[in-house]
Amino acid sequence: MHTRPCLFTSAFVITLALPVLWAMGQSGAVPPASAHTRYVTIALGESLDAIVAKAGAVVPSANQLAWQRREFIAFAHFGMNTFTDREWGDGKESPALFNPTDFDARQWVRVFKDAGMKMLILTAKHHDGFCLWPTATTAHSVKSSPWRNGEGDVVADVSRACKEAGLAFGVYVSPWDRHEPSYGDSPRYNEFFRTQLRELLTRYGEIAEVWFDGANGEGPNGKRQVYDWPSYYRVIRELQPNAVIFGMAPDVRWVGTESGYGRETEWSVIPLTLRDAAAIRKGSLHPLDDAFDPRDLTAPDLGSRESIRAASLLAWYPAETDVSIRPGWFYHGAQDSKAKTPEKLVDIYFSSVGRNGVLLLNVPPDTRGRISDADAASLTGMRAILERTFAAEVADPSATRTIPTTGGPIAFEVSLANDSVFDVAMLQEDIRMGQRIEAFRLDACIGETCHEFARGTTIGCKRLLRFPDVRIAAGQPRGRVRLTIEQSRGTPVVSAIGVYRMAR
Ligand code: FUL
Repeated sequence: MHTRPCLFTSAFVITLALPVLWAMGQSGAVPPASAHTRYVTIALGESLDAIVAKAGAVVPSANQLAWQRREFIAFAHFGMNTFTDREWGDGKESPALFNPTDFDARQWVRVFKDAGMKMLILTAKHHDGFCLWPTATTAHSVKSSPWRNGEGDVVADVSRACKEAGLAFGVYVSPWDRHEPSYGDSPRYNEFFRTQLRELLTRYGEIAEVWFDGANGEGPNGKRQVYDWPSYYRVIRELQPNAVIFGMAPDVRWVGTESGYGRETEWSVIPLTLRDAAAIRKGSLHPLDDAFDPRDLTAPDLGSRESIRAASLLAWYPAETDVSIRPGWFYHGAQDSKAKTPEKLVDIYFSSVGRNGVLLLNVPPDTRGRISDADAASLTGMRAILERTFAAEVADPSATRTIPTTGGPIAFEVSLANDSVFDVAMLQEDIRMGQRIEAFRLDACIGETCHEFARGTTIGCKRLLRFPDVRIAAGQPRGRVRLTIEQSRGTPVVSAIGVYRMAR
């Protein structure tokens, strides 16, 4: 929305990238396209240099790339908890409580689309087990509620509204089910859950993301449910081959916080531990599914040289940053005055999308079944600030060039008009080639004199930086911004450099 996706999509980006790609072809420093894969294995005793080179050649799958390009996603927590004013139900709630008074999925989608979001993920089933679609697996669903006399289907309405508006659609389905009696009787519940997945993945058109958290509470009589993750993935791969699976699956990882803030150094290539290395299906579109060992990856450093040194497998496993616009995930009237301000949401955007992540922002519909005015107003304000900030580039993108170097660090420059002021920079790598940049510096140059104004570590799909005003006063010769790549894992492939003035 506000800025470019991390691919070659504009004349500027092509202008900038070509010399670099050309350089790669000439130098042979980068493995050929066939050597780029979603994961690499590391043999015992491989040198750090060899591991680092391999890390720089890992690339996203087509599904991961499509997901990353969406950049900003809506999360809608809606269900039984909306009506009981709770965050976690215990599964004993009566379906009679579910009764939105003015349900309007199109209104949700209008608000989300206007905010620049590209997908909506709906809580089709939360931990209380109440299903927002008329499932055949249990009576604990909208079918038993008074809403539309039991004829309603929230998943159908929301997926249809998304389709009409051109938004992708995804589902949150909680494996933890506090209502279902078979929960804890592992094989039986696994089949029950797969049937629910099959319903969701066959009735509602294209599903772009399936969202799994790892909650795994006790079942009735204290029984522990053993989730059969690979069998869940197989259902999804078969029925929705273009979907990514979040969380307890090898496609998209939880960033590790629910604050909206990703890591300053955020790698999309990280080490994975496997349950069964022999189960990797080489050449398959989803080679890691049977081998993957789901776990939360919340350490502050996941992908640095230090953390990949002892890896046995490195995979493209990018971060999704989830956060709620309110203190709770579900709507609570008492939190109406606590919606995050537009400025706070912009800060979150800079710290999630701007740190090589995708932002999943929860905006919970209220008991009417509509997005509240307070939340909608915050989103409108956020969008306005981002639009105004990124509408005008301070630099002249058509005048971008690669600085010839002889063995030194690679640098790129964009020209600035005289009399420019900026305090925001946007940098992007073409992640189709991998994520390679480990350290960079930004200088403002006038004539032959350069002054550093920002530096950082990773760039990835998108890096946004803020800093005190940088000014190129009128009458100065040849104002430029120079990006110097100080360390990288193979030849860096920069796809965009932009500087902007933050809207006030
Ligand atoms: C967690 C759940 O327990 C919360 O209720 C919420 O849905 C959050 C997004 O995921 O695991």
